[in-house]
Amino acid sequence: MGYVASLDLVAAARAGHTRAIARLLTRAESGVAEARPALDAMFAHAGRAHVVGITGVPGSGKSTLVALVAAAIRKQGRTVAIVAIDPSSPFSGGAILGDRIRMGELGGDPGVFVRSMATRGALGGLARGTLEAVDVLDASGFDVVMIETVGVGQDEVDVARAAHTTVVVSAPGLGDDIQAIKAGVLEIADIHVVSKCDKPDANRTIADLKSMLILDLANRPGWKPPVLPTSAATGEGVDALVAAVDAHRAALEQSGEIATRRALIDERRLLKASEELLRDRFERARDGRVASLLAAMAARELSPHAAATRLLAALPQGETA
Ligand SMILES: Nc1nc2c(ncn2[C@@H]2O[C@H](COP(=O)(O)OP(=O)(O)O)[C@@H](O)[C@H]2O)c(=O)[nH]1
Ligand SMILES: [Mg+2]
Repeated sequence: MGYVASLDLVAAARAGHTRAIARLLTRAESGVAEARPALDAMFAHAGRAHVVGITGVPGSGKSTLVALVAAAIRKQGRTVAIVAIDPSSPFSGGAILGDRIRMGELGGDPGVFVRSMATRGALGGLARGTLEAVDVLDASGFDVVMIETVGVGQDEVDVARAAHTTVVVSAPGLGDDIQAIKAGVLEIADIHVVSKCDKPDANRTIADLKSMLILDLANRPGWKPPVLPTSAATGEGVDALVAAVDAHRAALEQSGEIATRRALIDERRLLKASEELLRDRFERARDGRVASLLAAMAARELSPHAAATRLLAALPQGETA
């Protein structure tokens, strides 16, 4: 199917056809200009799904939990899609998550959709096209869209800036400190999960996290992020997590903050897309010009800054997409 058939694809995805959804996700990931019309059409139809980000260090149990949460949401009759961001590392759980769901009770259920996306770097964060992928799944009618990503370094805030509700997963046995605090993700959590609470040292992790949160909570008006213990081994806490995710959404609606979050997501996407367009334009325009500017720099006629100013001034203007 060629790009000409874009609008058929949009209609098919919106009618819930899995192959059409998968093709649109591939387009979202590709970032090629030909993919734009279909993705733009999906954006126009998006905005209904509850977008939930799940982050935490590798091995904290995110993929295991996401599969359980998906099953719990399905039991309630709602549909769920998962975008698992795969940091191309040995810890990546994206493929594992897909396998788990295909082989488990959700295998063959059209009300669940799992897609792994690779990040270019090894540090997690969001892959290119993640938010377009969320649009595709949202416009395809999934009630809940979960984004699983590894929280390492600074990038984990990206997921919070993309989601309505952010869940940060910590686990016992992954080091002495609360990993979320190490990575600086405490503030981005709407809900904290301490996973693997079947393990003996889980209570300490919960206590440590709660004591770290006291200051944060005191300063927060409105929603107070709860700390929820979960266990994949016993199933404990999974329904409570689903309930907390729903309660957070309801609180956002009630306070009107959902509109603020949506506006922040849109603003971030606008600025990111602008950066990408500029970078593309720059990449395409620079090649023929660099040599002469280098010569001027070698002769000390232009400083790097002055040369860069000329290079940018020479960029073609107007529509590039
Ligand atoms: N004991 C115990 N182990 C768990 C639990 N959840 C996950 N694990 C194990 O922890 C490891 C990492 O889990 P995974 O979901 O892949 O973590 P991710 O890297 O955060 O996605 C796996 O070996 C899981 O089987 C749990 O609730 N209890
Ligand atoms: Mg994983």
